[in-house]
Amino acid sequence: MKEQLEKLRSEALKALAAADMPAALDALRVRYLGKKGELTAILKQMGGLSAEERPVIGQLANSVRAEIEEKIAEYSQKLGEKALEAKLLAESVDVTLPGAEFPHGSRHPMSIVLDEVKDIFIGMGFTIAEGPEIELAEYNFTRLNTPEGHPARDRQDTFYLSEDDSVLLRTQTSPVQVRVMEKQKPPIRIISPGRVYRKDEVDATHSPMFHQIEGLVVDKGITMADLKGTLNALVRRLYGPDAKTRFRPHHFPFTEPSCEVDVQCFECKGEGCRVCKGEGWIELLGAGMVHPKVLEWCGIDTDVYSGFAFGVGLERITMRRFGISDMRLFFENDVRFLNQF
Ligand code: 2U9
Repeated sequence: MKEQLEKLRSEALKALAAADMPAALDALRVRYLGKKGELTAILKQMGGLSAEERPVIGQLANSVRAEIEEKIAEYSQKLGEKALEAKLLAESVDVTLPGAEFPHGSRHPMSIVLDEVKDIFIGMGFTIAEGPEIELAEYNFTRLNTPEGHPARDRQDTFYLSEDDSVLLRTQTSPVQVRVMEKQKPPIRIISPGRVYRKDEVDATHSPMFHQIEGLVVDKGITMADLKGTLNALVRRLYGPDAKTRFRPHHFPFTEPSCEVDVQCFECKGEGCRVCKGEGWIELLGAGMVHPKVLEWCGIDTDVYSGFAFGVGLERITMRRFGISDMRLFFENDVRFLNQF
């Protein structure tokens, strides 16, 4: 039995040393030390030993078991460390390696310009007002001095949502300002950006849904000079300190007097070219002093208060900013276009 035990020890230690994974170690534990293991099998022969031999063999068997168990513990520790190392290595991130490129998208060109315009007006003490896109004709037209029968209310220009034409998709964001004037007493300084809807064919410069930014100032002693000063500040911030403006008389039902504001053509500096169709000037926006009726209908005393308002098409100034000739690009979501911004 002594030889058997020696042989078992050396075999077991050799096999254990060759084990390359915890599972192999367990299998060897069972094979050598298990209930049906080889050591157990040898010890079953203890009965055949003499009384002197039994303690010797017993003691040897125990040392063999202890040595095998000790080796199993040592090797499973080592294998555990090796497995952890391999795991850490496999999971280690070489931070010097360039990161995985996540397509993070980009700001929509109109959002870029809208945020810029918002910053400019917030910088001048304005707040942002928003309101419903589905509006009452009362607010979209009547309260803006555009009475029933006025051509601007024609069905072919406006998306009416009710048989009696009392509900519609707003054609401008002005009803937002009317709603503000109803609730808030002057001084009022707001801009109201948002979607507006007009029955229009879709082409390079027209869409049935587009975006406007309108503005309104109501306070004591507001004059055309405040309107011109404010809009000139906007144009200089948008197009640079040497951008020139031209104010041309115009007519809107909700402002009196009214004007359209042109900016000098950047391309030809006023000489006339393809960009400005030989005009030398490019129409930018419309504006005017708020019509007294519009103020009075909101309970504002026009002996004390006056106001100016303006409206600009967001697609228009964004196309100008980025030299885009077709507004459909804004809505077609072609990533080749959008990724340029
Ligand atoms: C109130 C009173 C008056 C808003 C104004 C314009 C002139 C204007 C156009 C710009 C481009 C429409 O999208 S567009 O074609 N708008 O020219 N808008 S004055 O006047 C108001 C607004 C609110 C209470």
